Amino acid sequence: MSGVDAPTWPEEFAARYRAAGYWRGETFGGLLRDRAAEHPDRIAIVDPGGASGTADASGVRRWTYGQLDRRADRLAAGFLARGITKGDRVVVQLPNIAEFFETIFALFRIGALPVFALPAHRETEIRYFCEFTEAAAYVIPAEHGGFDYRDLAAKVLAEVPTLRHVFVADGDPGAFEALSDVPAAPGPIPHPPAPSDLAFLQLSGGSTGVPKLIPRTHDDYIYSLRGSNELCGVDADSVYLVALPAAHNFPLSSPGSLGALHAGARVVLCPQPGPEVAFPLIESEGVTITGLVPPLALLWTEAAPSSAYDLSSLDVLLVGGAKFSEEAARRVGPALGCTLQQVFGMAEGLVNYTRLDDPDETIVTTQGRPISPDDEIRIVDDEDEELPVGATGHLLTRGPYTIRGYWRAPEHNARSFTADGFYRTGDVVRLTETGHLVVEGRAKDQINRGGEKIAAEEVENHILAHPSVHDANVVAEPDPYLGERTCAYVILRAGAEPLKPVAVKRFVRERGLAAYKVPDRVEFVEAFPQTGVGKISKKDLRAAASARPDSPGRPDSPGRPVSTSEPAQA
Ligand code: OOB
Repeated sequence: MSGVDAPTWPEEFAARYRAAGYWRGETFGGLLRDRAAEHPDRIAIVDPGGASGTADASGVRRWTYGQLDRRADRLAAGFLARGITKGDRVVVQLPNIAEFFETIFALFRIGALPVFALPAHRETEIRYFCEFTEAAAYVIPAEHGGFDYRDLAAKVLAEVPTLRHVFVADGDPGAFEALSDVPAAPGPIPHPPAPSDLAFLQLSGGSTGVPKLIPRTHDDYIYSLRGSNELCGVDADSVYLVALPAAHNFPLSSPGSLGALHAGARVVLCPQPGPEVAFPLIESEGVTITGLVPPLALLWTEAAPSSAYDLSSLDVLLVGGAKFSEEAARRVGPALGCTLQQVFGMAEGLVNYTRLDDPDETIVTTQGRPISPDDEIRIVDDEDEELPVGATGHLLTRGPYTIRGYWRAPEHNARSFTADGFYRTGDVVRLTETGHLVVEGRAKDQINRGGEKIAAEEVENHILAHPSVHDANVVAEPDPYLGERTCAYVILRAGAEPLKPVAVKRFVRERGLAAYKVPDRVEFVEAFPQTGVGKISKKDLRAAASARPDSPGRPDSPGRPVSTSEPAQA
């Protein structure tokens, strides 16, 4: 039951999953090759942003399956020519541009492992990903959203000894090498990956000081794509809009861009997820399906009735990443004229969907049921004792596309997995009589900020680094739009200079952290509430945050505090 870097499925399970036809021996490199052979001239990728290259007169780039396949081959040879080989880790931090797919398929082909960073990550996160994975290369855009990734890359390159290459996928490469300039003579791949090999490392939302890495194999992930396609009605005629950041597990695989490519469908990249950018693309490209986090689904639902754009091609809107309220869920169908599909998934594996033909009540009141008949679900109490159906408890799961352990994290694994291989999701759920799950809460120390996951401990550690801070606790407080936002309770050192909340926020930001992790609110206190045994009570801190008279989560509070001009990370 051991891989070198992470525990994997015991052989009896692997044999069962193969026999059941879940794991069919496909690889990502092979699936693109097959689709390209079947229909080389069908459009695979539409990139309306238009980096230089094969754009048509309107600036839209369209790559056929044949072109994507050849580009992936060329770049695979280029990576090999630069000494990147099977098993090497490559941190990929790209926005929603066509080169994202060229890059990851090239890496898949040679068996190098993309590490899926998000565009919002900054120096602290990227340095950690590069150091921890001993990455050989880092792939960036020159600039995106007003941020210069070349500056970030220069810093990280100077700090991480294993990092040998920075490749710039789009824009002026500056001191680095442009992906398109890497010389290459496509030829046979020396050691192509096997279907049971790792394909990439995804990031966990995390509840610990540093993010954990999630090792996914070709076999297991491709099964989740096929299963998702079937349940979401994705076939060769579908058009999937990537509205969320492309590297996140939800828009990547539920059924996402990779599900769409598996089906031979069309993937349309959306540079911004707001209605003003997405709606025109839905009309012009005939988008049939997309996925959103709840805050964006709310925005779309509000904007659609008065929109001049024709959204009638949209059949299915998937909403997940955070709890979608029943009230908001009821509004989706009437406003957008499509079927809502709730999705409750996790990068570690298990994905639940409401079915397209579920009764409306089920669709608006549950978060769906698992993809696979072999997804095992256990709902347990604090002592790991199984609870009766209908009771609310901790969700544990095991199955053909749920990992058996994080990458190079034996201590975490001992806590996050049971001895018999069930993943402790940290979610608190209940099972309905129809086998659907309802998410009731969370036991992990995490804030779910509109789908963006923030580990409280990670932010607390950064605040604690401030010389005037004695102690800090970060908790969720309700937000009418995001669902939750972050509040940091801070105790200052005796005799320290008084601080303003904004100084704490600036301090965290300047430590090079993704902007979504900077606390929304900072409150200074004299002491933290304690439990009966003298531990700090986060439960009481959360209750205090919710009960504030000016809490934005209160029904009488004024409007929405955030802008969605930047892509939200699910
Ligand atoms: C998705 O993946 P992650 O890895 O960013 O986050 C997983 C966690 C879950 O454990 C749960 O706490 C929360 O996000 N979550 C939901 C939810 N969907 C995810 N909580 C309540 N209701 C939902 N519908 O977020 C993800 C991965 C694949 C598909 C969709 C979402």
